[in-house]
Amino acid sequence: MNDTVAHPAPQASANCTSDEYRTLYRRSIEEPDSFWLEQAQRLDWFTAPGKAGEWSYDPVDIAWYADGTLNLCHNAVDRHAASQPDATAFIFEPDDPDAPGRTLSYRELQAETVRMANALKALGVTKGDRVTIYMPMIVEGAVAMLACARIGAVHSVIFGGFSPESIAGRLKDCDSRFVVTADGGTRGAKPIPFKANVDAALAMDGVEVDGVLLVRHTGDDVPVVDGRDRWLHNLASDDDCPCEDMAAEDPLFILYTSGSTGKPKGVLHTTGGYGVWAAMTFQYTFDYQPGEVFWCSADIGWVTGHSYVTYGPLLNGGTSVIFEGVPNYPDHGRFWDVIDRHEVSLFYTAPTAIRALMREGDHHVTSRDLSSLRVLGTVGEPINPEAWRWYHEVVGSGRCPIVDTWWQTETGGHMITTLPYAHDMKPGSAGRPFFGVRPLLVDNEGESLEGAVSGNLCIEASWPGQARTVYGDHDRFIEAYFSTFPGRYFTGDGCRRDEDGYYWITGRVDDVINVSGHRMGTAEVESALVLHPKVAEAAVVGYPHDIKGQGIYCYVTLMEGVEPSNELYTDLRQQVRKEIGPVATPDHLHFTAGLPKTRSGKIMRRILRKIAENDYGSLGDTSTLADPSLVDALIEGRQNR
Ligand code: 6R9
Repeated sequence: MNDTVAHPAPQASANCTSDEYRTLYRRSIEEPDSFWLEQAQRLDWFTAPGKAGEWSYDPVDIAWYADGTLNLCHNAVDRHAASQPDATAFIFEPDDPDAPGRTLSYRELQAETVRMANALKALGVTKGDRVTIYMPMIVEGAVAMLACARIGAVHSVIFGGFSPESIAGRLKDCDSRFVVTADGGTRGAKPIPFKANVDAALAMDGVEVDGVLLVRHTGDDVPVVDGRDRWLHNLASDDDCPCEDMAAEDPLFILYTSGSTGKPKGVLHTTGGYGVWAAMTFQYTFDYQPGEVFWCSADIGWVTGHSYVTYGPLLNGGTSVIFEGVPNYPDHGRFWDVIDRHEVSLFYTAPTAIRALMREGDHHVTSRDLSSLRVLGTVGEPINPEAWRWYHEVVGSGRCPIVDTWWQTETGGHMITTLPYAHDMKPGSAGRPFFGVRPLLVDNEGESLEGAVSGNLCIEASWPGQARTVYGDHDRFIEAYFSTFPGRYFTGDGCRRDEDGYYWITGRVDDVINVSGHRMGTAEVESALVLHPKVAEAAVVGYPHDIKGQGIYCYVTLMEGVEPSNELYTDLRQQVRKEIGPVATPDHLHFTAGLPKTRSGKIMRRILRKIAENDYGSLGDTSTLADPSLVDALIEGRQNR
């Protein structure tokens, strides 16, 4: 499993070669102040910063470029509108492949952003106000983010798949008095009632807003509440709307994310450091070259969409594809159609999508012209070597380096990743630390571990893109990230470092199971299972076992057309024994038609653990599942009765 795939020979234009990585990485660690002040020059500052990082993890107080001032909308939009007005900023690909798409030049993007910013002002939004954005994946979603940044408002984007309850909770948590939404949207030809969901949220107890800005998208007839709701096209104006002068540490956005406890946390990112991090990681990780088309398939409701649909590409003056649809509509070749049609060079998606498409067969890929592709990326979860190889060989024809990017909502951008022409790749490993990142593996007592070893993944020193706090609750920020291992940022992930200094994320530490005293990443067992040609996807959890401490319970979905059988059951147990060892032999194999996933594609292990424990009476909140009906079938088929 430790086999290596060599990186392609660097073109003369490559942003980073192996030698450059080594030199630059060393400098970033040994001379952080000069290194980071130099990197700050990626952005236009109104007042150039004289200081880089000023931070402490005990007490927790993080600032970067604190004496600098700038505006990220100016950096993402206006400066490119001045220098390359006709270059394409966004390409919009609608859900319906036959509906008209749209491309926006930087000049057009500037005009739209100014119009939206003026509309927000007319609604009453002022600097520092929190603005909630609940939008389909359309250009106006990104424009709303940029318009907020322009006038110094703090955006809080909520993924379109969230329910009215979730919207209400988030509105209340950050006391957001303004919402930007659309009449409606469609995903895979399924209508999504954006405005109706907002109305339902606003009807809930304790939720009160001053204004709702409505974007016409589907043309659906929606009720408009007098004095509260205003159409963008009625409110927008082309008046001059200068970019606010923001301090580097002024908040840029809040983004809600789940932790292991409590309700979602409003992770807060600020302006200068986040901007530098988004700009720099985008350029290096994807080896972005001017003129190339980049496509990140994530929704702007997730951090990946913030940093790599909106800010990263635009801060580099690049072209970013905004895709409204889903990978399997109108058929399983949609991703490849989009790449073919828009000549995408750099493509960034999640392992779960790769596995789902892999299962549908190669012909969907090979029937499209993907010769424009140059670099492929993954994010969100560990990628199993099987899916990695399919992505590399079938999608990328073996030519395109793969960047497996490990990072989190809290880190703002990439933290551990291979760089396309600098690092050899190991399928399943995220690779090496990005510039300035000092990963540290510690044991459960917090002792740091050297060499090739497994441990809890912490980060030793701050980096510009780090979240500064949890909105309105700094104690919770400290508790969640700095209390388990005082003096360090704890990621919540388990990780192995190999003899070459490559990092292998084993999943959340709460997903680690201990069988007869042997620690095991559930991801390892999953990887073993999906190596079997008949297996599409697997999710493994631990459950209490009288003798071994924990037993191994495996949920398995099979390739299209394959039926479960006793023979396959035996095969799969054998497969895991072979890949990892007898200690990893599954106790239960549960064949299922699907796995319970959030709408962002993350498997909800909490539910799988409960069912594996035969404790399905208290499954908790299942409302965030993409397909809640799956749960009953899973309970019905439970193996550990
Ligand atoms: C960007 C994003 C963060 C958690 C993180 C880890 C998992 C993300 C990964 C990965 C293995 C990768 N994760 N990227 N695990 N390899 N390349 O996904 O942010 O939604 O906050 O999730 O996702 O467990 O801790 P977020």
